[in-house]
Amino acid sequence: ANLSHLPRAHRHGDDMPYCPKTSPLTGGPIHVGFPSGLSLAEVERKNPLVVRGGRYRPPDCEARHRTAIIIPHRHREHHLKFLLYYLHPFLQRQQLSYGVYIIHQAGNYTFNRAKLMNVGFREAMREEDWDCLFFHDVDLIPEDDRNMYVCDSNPKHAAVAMDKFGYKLPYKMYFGGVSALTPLHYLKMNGFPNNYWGWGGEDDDIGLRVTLAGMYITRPSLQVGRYKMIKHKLDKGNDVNPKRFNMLTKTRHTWKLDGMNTAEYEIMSRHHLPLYTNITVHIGTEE
Ligand code: UDH
Repeated sequence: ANLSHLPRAHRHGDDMPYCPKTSPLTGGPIHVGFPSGLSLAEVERKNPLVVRGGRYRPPDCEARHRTAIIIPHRHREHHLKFLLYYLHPFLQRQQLSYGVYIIHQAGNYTFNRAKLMNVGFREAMREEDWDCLFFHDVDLIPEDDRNMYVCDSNPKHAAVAMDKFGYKLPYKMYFGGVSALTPLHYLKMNGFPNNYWGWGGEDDDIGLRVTLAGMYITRPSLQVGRYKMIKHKLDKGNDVNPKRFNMLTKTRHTWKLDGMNTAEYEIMSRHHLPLYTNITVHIGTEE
């Protein structure tokens, strides 16, 4: 029966056609500015099809991809607002089924970006069978619609051309900012390290894990993998980690012993807010 005259909620899921392989809604470069006076209420108003928990499905076709965005967070509400302002419409133009997860580190102890990603992976997969996870810094705004938030056959580094590095890859093994892995990739490399407290090193450890697990890094082109970073200073509670270089010399011996298989934490709260799912977590302190 042709039920296409009915609103989607009244239809059976299986009579919707798949979305086209290339979305007709995406363009090219995006002009990224930071409008003053922007509020989350305004972002909500502009994204009426986003439902509780920051979830979305294309209204007229069955998405070909299910992507979870995992964002490590603490005290960056200002950045989060701008990211959501750009990210929601961007993901909708790509006709993805998606969800946005904010992983908020509780307390004031030194920040641990990589461990928060492990929490995000496990907690997002608990909710839904995502086929791709985007690990995404809160201060990076994609500047090109063709930067598809879908996974490749190997782990993908998406933030290849950031304004702060002159729109160039800073070094060949760089894996920071934004990266995309399937659940299989993630588990194959035992997730991310739990023991990088403070700024630096964890992204290189993650890049090394990709190779040590027998995979390789894929990247979009410099034209497509462009990002604008919202300028900021090093945060309180995220001092440069002086041990990072020493730790990186040991990754080949430690990656199987520390990672997703050893991530211990305590969830304090989980809120399905209009524009994202907020998970507040105690991740402990350095040994
Ligand atoms: N983050 C927070 N809160 C913090 C620290 C980090 O939310 O207090 C998250 C956030 O998603 C951020 C990511 O972790 O985008 C990476 O941290 P960062 O932005 O501090 O790292 P980045 O290298 O910037 O992007 C460093 C800016 C200072 C440069 C001086 C260092 N020599």
